[in-house]
Amino acid sequence: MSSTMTTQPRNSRPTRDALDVARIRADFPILGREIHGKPLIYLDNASTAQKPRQVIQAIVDFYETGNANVHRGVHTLSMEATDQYEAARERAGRFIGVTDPLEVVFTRNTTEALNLVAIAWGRENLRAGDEIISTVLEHHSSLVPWQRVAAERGARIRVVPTRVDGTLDMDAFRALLTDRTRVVAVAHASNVLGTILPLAEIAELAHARGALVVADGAQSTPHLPVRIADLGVDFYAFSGHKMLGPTGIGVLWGRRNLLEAMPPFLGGGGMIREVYEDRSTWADLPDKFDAGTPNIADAIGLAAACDYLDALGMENVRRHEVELTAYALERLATVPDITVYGPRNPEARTGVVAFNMEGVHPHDAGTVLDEAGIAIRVGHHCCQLLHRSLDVAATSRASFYVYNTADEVDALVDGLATVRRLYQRRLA
Ligand code: 7TS
Repeated sequence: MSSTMTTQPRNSRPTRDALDVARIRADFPILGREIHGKPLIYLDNASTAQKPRQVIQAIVDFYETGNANVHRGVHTLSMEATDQYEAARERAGRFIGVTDPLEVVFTRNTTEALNLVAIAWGRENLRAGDEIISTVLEHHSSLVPWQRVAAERGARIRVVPTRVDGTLDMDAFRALLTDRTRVVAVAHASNVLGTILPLAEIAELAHARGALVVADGAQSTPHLPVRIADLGVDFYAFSGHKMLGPTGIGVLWGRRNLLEAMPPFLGGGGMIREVYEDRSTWADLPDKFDAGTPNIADAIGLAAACDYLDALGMENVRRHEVELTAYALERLATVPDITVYGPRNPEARTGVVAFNMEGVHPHDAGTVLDEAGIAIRVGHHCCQLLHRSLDVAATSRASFYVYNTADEVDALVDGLATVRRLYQRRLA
């Protein structure tokens, strides 16, 4: 699985960037911060991304001039808030190529979206002996909800391994896929290896067996042009906060016939049609999945993030990240005793780069880098299956986004030289 980088240096420092990074950086107030007296170098974007003024301002504007509850008032503010909230639903859907806003369910985040499918669809449809295919690189959000419903219904989880190069073992997937398979729950991109999974191929194979595909788009939606129609999946989840939007808002896209046939996830105000003493009937989409007062302001913030990213152009975002990742992989390969995980081909992955330095605990690496103002994430990144398969307890992970630069990659590599000097045990 792991692969020490031995790529020949090809001096791939990006020269002509697909993005105007200097202009982009000016939109992010937090990038003016210093950490321990050093300019902040934020390389923890796979955890959460920073927010541009445009997103922050959209939320402030709503609270300052438009705040009211949705779907319940005849007064002007409530009708305006409803219009803005429903426009945000349409906007979030359009970001992934969806034209029917009734297929767009707002959730708190990817985790809630995936739980919604496991609980609302899984409880209703899974039977004893059914199988759910997961993969070894899933985030716990894409695995644990299915484990819970599987235990409840007597279904079984089958796990597809990765190959040595960090790509999904498609032969193993084909072998595990049977007529017992009801669901394939799979990431679009790994938050540790960066691997981009062949969703269209997975969906075609799964559908041929009558199984549904539930895709976790948390690490792909912010970084790649996503067109749902091209992927062929049945459900797709993502989080606003990883794509320059606020925390507390996420999206579940689902095929309309599936969402219509599903029971509600949560019960309460807003999701009912009629209520009697002992039973209730449900509202139509999208209200059926919108119990209680929704996160109106952050849905509006998410729409502003979609506008921001589409103005940059998701193709350009992707080019920028491929260039930066290629450069980072090349520079990291020059660091002694380092193991970099995931596919070597930058086109086959997103801009997350996990690594380990022999003899250094990732927490020590992370602490030394923080002293230099560099934010990375260390730990198992909510992927214990993957770390067990890599035979490590933890990794360090740098992850890039639209405002990151080649200079920041250089700073990371310099920081790792300091880490090595300070912490590495003498190797025999
Ligand atoms: N799926 C993947 C692939 C993820 O990377 C994450 C978050 C989630 C689901 C859950 O997203 P949430 O918004 O519901 O929390 N991943 C990470 C990470 O890699 N570091 O911090 C959070």
